[in-house]
Amino acid sequence: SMSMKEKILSQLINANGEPISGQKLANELNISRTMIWKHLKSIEEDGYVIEAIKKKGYILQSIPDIVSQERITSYLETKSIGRNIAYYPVCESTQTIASEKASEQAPHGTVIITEQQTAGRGRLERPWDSSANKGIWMSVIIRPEISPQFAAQFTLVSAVAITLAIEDLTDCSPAIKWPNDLLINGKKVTGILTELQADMDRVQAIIIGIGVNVNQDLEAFDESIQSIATSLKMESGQEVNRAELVAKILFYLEKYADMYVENGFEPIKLLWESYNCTIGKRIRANMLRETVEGVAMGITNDGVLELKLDNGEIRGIYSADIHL
Ligand code: BT5
Repeated sequence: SMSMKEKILSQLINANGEPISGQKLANELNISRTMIWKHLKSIEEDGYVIEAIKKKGYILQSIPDIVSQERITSYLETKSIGRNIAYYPVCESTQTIASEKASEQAPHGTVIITEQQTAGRGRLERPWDSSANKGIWMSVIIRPEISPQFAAQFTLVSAVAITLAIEDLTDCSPAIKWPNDLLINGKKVTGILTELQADMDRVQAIIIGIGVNVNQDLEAFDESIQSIATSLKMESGQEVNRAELVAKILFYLEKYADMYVENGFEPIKLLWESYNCTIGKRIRANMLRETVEGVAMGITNDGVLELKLDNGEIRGIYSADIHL
């Protein structure tokens, strides 16, 4: 059910540019005018512009480009993923909040999303640049009934879902770089961080961290990554509605996560291959303990990258940083 603030906001939106008086809001919602005023202040803090006209009331002048629960829900077409959203104007890392919520039994499909992270992270605790109001920084908790060995595949499933969503809503066509990057013109536009909570033979929760650079200009990125990072706006010249893109990502994520649980990786693998920019290339794979070089031959139905080394040996790579 809607909070008081949401009720006030929806009245303002439904008024379609006509003023609504504070007294009318107070009467209809059965709270004091002081409380109405406090909620209006809080709505303004979320980036809505409200004009107060003497003796007439309040008019909603503009809606912010925010990724609030209300805005995402207005675009959402899923059954379960994204039906429970926790929105934070700012936080350290959605991934950390999601881990805690997953341990506390947050339901399948819960999404943690923020405008800005102060300690966003990539794999191996590397920092993830998450500037304010310009990107999609979210973590999705899913609880598929699968054994833990299949969890890493959700990185590839998510990569496909995000690619399709970006293609639907922009002129950009990203390439998937195994295992967890999306690139446009060779620069990183998206990173995925998949984490697992599991028993020996059963997944409790998979937490899919998704970072998409959407409306940044180059200067928004830390100098250290300006030569390797890009955003959808930088590539297409157009601002993208982030809430709509979030809803689209969740739509494809639900579709392909369900498909994966029912039919395995094979049907999704074809789609993954059609978007990938790794297979067939000579690459260097940096792993925790060693670095190997060779030609990427393909991925297996388990999502393992098969690398043909110079001595002819085929090596299965489970996780690595790939240099093309
Ligand atoms: C990743 O790690 O690519 C996974 C990133 C996941 C971020 C999401 S945001 C929501 C959720 N909450 C979190 O705290 N994290 C997740 P990795 O493959 O390790 O790549 C990290 C490297 O990418 C860094 O070392 C930089 O070189 C580069 N990088 C950092 N920020 C970037 C950005 N905004 N865009 C492009 N590249 C970036």
